[in-house]
Amino acid sequence: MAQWTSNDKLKSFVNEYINLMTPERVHFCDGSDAENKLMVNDMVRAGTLIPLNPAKRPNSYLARSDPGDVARVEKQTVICLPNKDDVGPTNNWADPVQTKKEMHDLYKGSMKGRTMYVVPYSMGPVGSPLSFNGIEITDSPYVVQSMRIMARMGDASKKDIEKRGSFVPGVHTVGHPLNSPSEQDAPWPSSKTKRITHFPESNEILSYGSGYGGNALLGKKCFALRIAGYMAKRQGDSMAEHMLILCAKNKKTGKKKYIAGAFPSACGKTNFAMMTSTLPDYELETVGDDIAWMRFVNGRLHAINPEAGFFGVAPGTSMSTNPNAMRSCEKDTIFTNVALTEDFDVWWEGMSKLTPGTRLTDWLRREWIAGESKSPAAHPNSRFCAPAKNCPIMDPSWEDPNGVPIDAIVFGGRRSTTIPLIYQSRDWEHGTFLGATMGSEQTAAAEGQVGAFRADPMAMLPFGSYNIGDYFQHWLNIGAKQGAQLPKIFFVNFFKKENGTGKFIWPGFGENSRLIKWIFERVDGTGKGRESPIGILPEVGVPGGLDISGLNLDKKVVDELFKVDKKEWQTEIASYKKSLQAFGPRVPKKLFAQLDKLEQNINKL
Ligand code: OXD
Ligand code: MN
Repeated sequence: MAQWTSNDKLKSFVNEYINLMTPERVHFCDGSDAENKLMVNDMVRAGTLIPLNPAKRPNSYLARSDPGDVARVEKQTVICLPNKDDVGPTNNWADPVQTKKEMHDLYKGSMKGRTMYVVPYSMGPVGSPLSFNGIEITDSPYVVQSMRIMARMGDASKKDIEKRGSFVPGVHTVGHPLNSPSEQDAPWPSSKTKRITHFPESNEILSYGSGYGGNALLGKKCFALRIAGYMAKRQGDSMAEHMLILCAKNKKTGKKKYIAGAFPSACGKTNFAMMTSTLPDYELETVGDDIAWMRFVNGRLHAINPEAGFFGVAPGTSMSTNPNAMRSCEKDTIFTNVALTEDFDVWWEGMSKLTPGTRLTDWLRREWIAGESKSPAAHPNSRFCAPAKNCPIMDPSWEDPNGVPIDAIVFGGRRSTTIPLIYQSRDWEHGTFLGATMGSEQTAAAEGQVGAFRADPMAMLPFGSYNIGDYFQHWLNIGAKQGAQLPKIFFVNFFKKENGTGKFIWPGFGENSRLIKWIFERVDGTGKGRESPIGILPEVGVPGGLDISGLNLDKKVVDELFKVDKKEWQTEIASYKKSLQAFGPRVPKKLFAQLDKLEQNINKL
C-alpha cells in the first residue's frame, strides 16, 4: 500500500475496508492495457464474459447477469442525511449512523475468497477544473472493466487525487463471499439483499448486493448525479444534471450552439444526443448522452460530460433509429443481457428483422427461435457499454477541460396529448417551473402501469440526493446569479398522438433537428415565436419559424402539434398542482406563482 500511494486519506480508506471485507487479494488498478488483458482473460475463464466474434465485434464481450439483478433498484436506493426533511418526499431516507453500521455489518467478510479491486477514476477529463476524482473499491471485475469504459480510470487519476488531496470514496461488493476454496463461483455473483446508500455530507457511497449498472458502476448515477448534485448545492453556483449535451453547428455561418437536454427514461435521450440532422445546413455533434456538470465560467454556464462512455439501452437501437450508437458499439464494447447469435455476435429486439427460424441464445442462456419464441431474446433493460471515442460524431470539444458554454436547456417527456411539439419558456424562472412540473407516460421498460403519468422533475426523480423543494430553489438561485448570461429554456414533446389512434403525429428521430434549428435561431435572436398562454410557441413555416419544409405535414397535423386546448390544460394544471403539493412545503412560492399565472392564462381562453 505504501508503494501504491503516499496519500494518508487514501491509505486509511482502503485499509479500513480491507480489514472489514477480508478479501483474499487486493489489486490496485493502474488502467493499463496489460491489466485489462489479464482481467478479461480471467473473466472469460470464469464464464462472466463471452468473447464475441472478433471479425464482427473486435475486442467485445457479452455478460449475462443473474435474472434477479437486471436494473437499478430504486426502492433500495437511499439517501442518508441526519434530518429526514432534508431528504424530502421523493427520495428514500435512512439514518446515516445506523445505515453505516448496517452496511458495515453486511460488509464484514463479504469479499472472502475474492479479489478486492481498488479503482481510481476521474469523472471528467483528468485534471480539469470541472472534474472530480473518485475511488471505487469493488470485488466485481465486470465493474472494473465497465469503469474503464465509463470513466477515466487508472494511474493518472490516482496522481491527480494525490495532487488535490480529495476524492469521492465508494465501496461496492456483490455480496457473495466464497467461503471455501472448493466453492463454485457463479458467472454473475450477486445477493438477494441489495442496498445502494449515499452519505452526501461525507460524499460517501456504500453499495451492496448488485453488480448491475447504476447500482454498481458508482461513478455514474451515485457519484455524478446524487453526490455531485449535493456538492453542487453546497457549492452554490454549479449543477449536476441528468442531461445530454449536444452541439448544433450552422454550416453556412460556422456558428455553434451547445444544448443540454433532460429527458426521463425511455424518451429517446441517447437518440436525441446522437441524432443525424435531416437539414443540410445543420450539423449535430455529441458531447454526452446522460449527465452534465455545469458551472459558471465568466458569467456563462459551462458544461462537461463527466463520463467517458455510453451505458445505453440496447433494445430499439438500430442503424435506422441511431446509427451513431450502433457505430459506437462496433468494437471495444461490453454488452449485458442481449442475445447471442450462432456466429457469436449480438442481437436485440429492434436491431434488425430476423428470418423466421433464426436461432439465438437469449439473455437467460436458453435457445430462442425467431417467429416461435414468445419472450424477448434480450432483456428490455439490456445494455451496451461503449467508449464515447468510438462515436463518429463526438464534438471536438467534448473533452475540453473548461467545458462547453451552454446556450439552451431542453426539457422533454413522453406525452400523447396536451403538450405541444416545442415551446420556449418566457425566462429562467418560468423554465424552472416547466422542469419542475415535467413528467412522462410510463413505458413497459419500467415498473408501473403503462401509459400512466409519472411526475419526473428535471428527469431527476430517481437521482435526487436532497429535498426536491430545495433543489428547485437551487435552480432559482442559479437563475438569480448577478450578471449571468443564462441558457434559454425549452420544452419538447415528440410523442403526441393522433386523437383516438396510437399513431405519432411527428416523425421524430432526425427530423427533431428542426427543433434544434428553431432553438438555435431563438438563442441567436433570429428565431420567430409568438406569445401564448403557456409560453412562446414557434411561428411555423416562415423564415425564423419552425422549418417544416419537405415534411408534407397536413395543416390539421400542424394545428394539433401546437394547439393549446383549454380543457386539456385545465387537467394538466390540476395534475401540476397535485405534484407540486406532493413535493412538500419547501417547494418555492415562486413556482406556485408560475402555476397561478398559467391557470389565469388558460382560464382566459
Ligand atoms: C440510465 C437511466 O440508465 O437514466 O441512464 O436510467
Ligand atoms: Mn440516465
